[in-house]
Amino acid sequence: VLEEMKMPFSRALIGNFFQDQPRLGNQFLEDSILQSYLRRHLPPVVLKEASQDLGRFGQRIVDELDTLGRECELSPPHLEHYDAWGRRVDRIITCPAWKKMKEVSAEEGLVAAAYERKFSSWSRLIQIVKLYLYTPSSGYFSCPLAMTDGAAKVIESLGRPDALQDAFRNLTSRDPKRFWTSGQWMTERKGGSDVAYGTETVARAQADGTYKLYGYKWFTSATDSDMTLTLGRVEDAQGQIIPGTKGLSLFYLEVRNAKGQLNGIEVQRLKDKLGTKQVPTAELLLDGVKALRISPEGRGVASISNMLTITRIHNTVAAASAMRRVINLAREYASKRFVFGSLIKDHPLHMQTMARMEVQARGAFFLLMETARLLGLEETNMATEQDQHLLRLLTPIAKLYTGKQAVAVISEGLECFGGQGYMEDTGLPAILRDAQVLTIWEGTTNILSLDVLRSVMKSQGQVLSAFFASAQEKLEASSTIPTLSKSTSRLLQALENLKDFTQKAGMRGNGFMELAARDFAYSLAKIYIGCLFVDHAAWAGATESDVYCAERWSEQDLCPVHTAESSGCYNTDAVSMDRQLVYENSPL
Ligand code: UCC
Ligand code: FAD
Repeated sequence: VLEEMKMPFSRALIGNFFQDQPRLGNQFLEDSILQSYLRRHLPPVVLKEASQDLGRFGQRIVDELDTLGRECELSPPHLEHYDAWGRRVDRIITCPAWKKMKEVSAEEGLVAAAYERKFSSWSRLIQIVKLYLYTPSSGYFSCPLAMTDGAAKVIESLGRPDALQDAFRNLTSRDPKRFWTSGQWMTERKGGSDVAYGTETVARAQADGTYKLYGYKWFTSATDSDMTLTLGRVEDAQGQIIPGTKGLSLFYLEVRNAKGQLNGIEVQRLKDKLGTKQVPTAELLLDGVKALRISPEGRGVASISNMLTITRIHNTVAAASAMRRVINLAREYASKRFVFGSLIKDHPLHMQTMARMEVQARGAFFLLMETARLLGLEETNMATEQDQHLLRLLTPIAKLYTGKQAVAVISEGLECFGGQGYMEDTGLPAILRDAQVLTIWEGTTNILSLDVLRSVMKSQGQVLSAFFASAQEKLEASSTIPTLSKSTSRLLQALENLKDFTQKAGMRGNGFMELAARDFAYSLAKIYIGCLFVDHAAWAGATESDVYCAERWSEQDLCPVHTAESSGCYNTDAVSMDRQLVYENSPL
C-alpha cells in the first residue's frame, strides 16, 4: 500500500503539475503602444484626466467585467415563443451578466462620452480607447453599443428632430435606468450586401403621419434592444412602391411598448451562429410595426450611412482589440510554459512569431486611432477638407483590412497556446469564432472594397488626393532620420507605384477597377499603416521597438495592386480564366 501511495499517478492522484493560466492584467497599463500614442497626441490636461479614468476602468475589467463577459458566452440567450398558457410571447431571455453589461455601459458612458464632447475633438478618440479596452471582455455587448452609437450619430446628423429627442437622450444617457440600446435592421433574405435590391419591406402611411411596416428582417442583432433604425419602401396611394435605392426610406421604431409588448413584431427564431453566441440575433416578421419615417423619401441608404460609418469603426475597435487581447494573453503564457529546457519566451522562433503578430496588431491600432482622431475632428467642426475626405476613405479601409488581420492573428494566437488554444473552457476558441464575423457583417471585404471605390468616384478623386497628401506629410519628418530611411524610401516607392497604378487605371475600361478593388483597398491600407508607423517612430519619444516595427512593416509588398496589375491579374482574359478555374469539373 505504501508503495502505491508513492506513485504520482494512481486512482485519485492525477499528478502534481498544473499549468498556471495566463493572467489578465490591466490592459490600459500594460499596453505600451496605447500609452505612447496617448502621450504623444493628447494635450497634457486631457491625458491626465483620461488616463486616470482609463486606468481605473482597466482594473474594473480585470476585477469584474471579464468574468461577466465570459458568463455571457456560457449563458447564451434563448427564445421563448409561448408562455405556459399557450400565449405567443416571443420573449428573448438573456443572462444577468448581459443585463449587467447594459448598466455598466451606461455608468461608464461608453456611448455618452462621444456625444458629451467633454474633451473637445479628443472625446471621440478617448471613447474609442475605452471601447478598445472593454470590447474583448464585454461578452460582445460591444455589438449593441456599436449600433447604439450609430443610431445616436444618425439622429444627431438629422439635427435631433423633436420626435427623436427622447430617443437621443436615452441612447446617450449615463443613467442605467434610462439607457437604451439600438438595433440596425438592414438585411433581408434577398440580400444584405445589395440592400437596394434586397429590401422587400413596405411602409404603409397612416392617418396620423406614422407608418406601418410589413416585411421580414433576416438578421437582427441584439434584438433585445429598445429601438432600431430600419429601411422600407413607402407605398403610394395606389399601393405602388419604387424599386432600387431610390425607393428606400429610413425608419425609427421602438421594439416594445410601455407594457413590454412587441410592436407588431414576431420573433421567428434566433440564429444558430458560429460565434457571437452571446448576442441574440433573430429573424423578425414585421407585421404592421408602428414606425416613424426619419429620412426624406428615397434617402434611406444615404441617411443610414452615418450609422455605417460608426459601426464600421466599432468593428475596427473589435478587430484591433481582439488581436491585442490574444497577444497579451499569449505573451503571459509564454513566460510560464516551460518546454525543451526553457520557457517558450526564450525560444527565438516563438518570439519571432509573436513579434510578427505584434506588428500586425500595432498597425491595426494606429489605423484605428487615426480614424478615431479624424472622426473627433469632424464631430467638433475642426476637420479640414482633407481630414473629411480621409475619414470617408479610411473608414471602410480600416474595417476591411483589420477584420482580415484579426482572423489571421487570432488564429496564430491560439496556436501560441498549443492544444490549450483549442480548448473551449480556456475561453480562447471564442475569440477566434467571434473574430470571423468581423469580415462579414457591416459589409463584407469585397463590398467595402467597392465602397472605397465609391468614395473615390463620388469625390471625383479628391479622396485619393487627400490620401496622397496625407501619406506624404507623414513621411516628411522621417526622411531625415537615418534609422528610418529604409522604411521611408520603401513607402515612397510604394506611393509612386500606387500613383502609377491609379493613372493607368483611369485609362482602362469598365470592370478594371472593380476587379482591382480588393487589392487597391489593401494597398491603401498597407501604405497608410506604414506611414503611421514611420510617423510614430519619428517622434522624439519613440522607442527602438517603434523603429523596428516600421522597418518590419515596410518590408512586405506594400502595393499589391501594382504587383498584380503588372502580372495581368485584371485583364479581361483573367476574368474568364478565374471563372474557368473556380468551376473546373463542376456541372455548373
Ligand atoms: O451587419 C449589420 C449589423 C451587425 C451587428 C453590429 C455590429 C457592429 C460592429 C460591432 C463590433 C463589436 S447591419 C447591416 C450592415 N449592412 C451593410 O453594411 C450593407 C453592405 N452593403 C453596402 O454597404 C452597399 O454598398 C450599400 C447598401 C450601401 C449599397 O447601396 P446602394 O443603394 O446600391 O448604394 P448607392 O446607390 O451607391 O448609394 C446610395 C447613397 C449615395 O448617396 P447619394 O445618393 O447622395 O449619392 C452614396 O454615396 O448612399 C451613399 N453611401 C454612402 N455614404 C453609400 N454608402 C456610403 C458610405 N459608406 N458612406 C457615405
Ligand atoms: P451576400 O450579399 O449574399 O454576399 C455573398 C458573397 O458575395 C460575399 O462574399 C460578398 O462579398 C460577395 N459579393 C456580394 N456582392 C458582390 C459584388 N458586387 N462584388 C463582389 N463580391 C460580392 N444585418 C443587419 O441588417 N442587422 C444585423 O443586426 C445583422 N447582424 C448580423 C449578425 C451576424 C452574426 C451576421 C453573420 C450577419 C448579420 N447581419 C446583420 C447581416 C450582414 O450584414 C450580412 O450578412 C452581410 O452584409 C452580407 O450580406 P449577405 O449575407 O446577404 O451576403
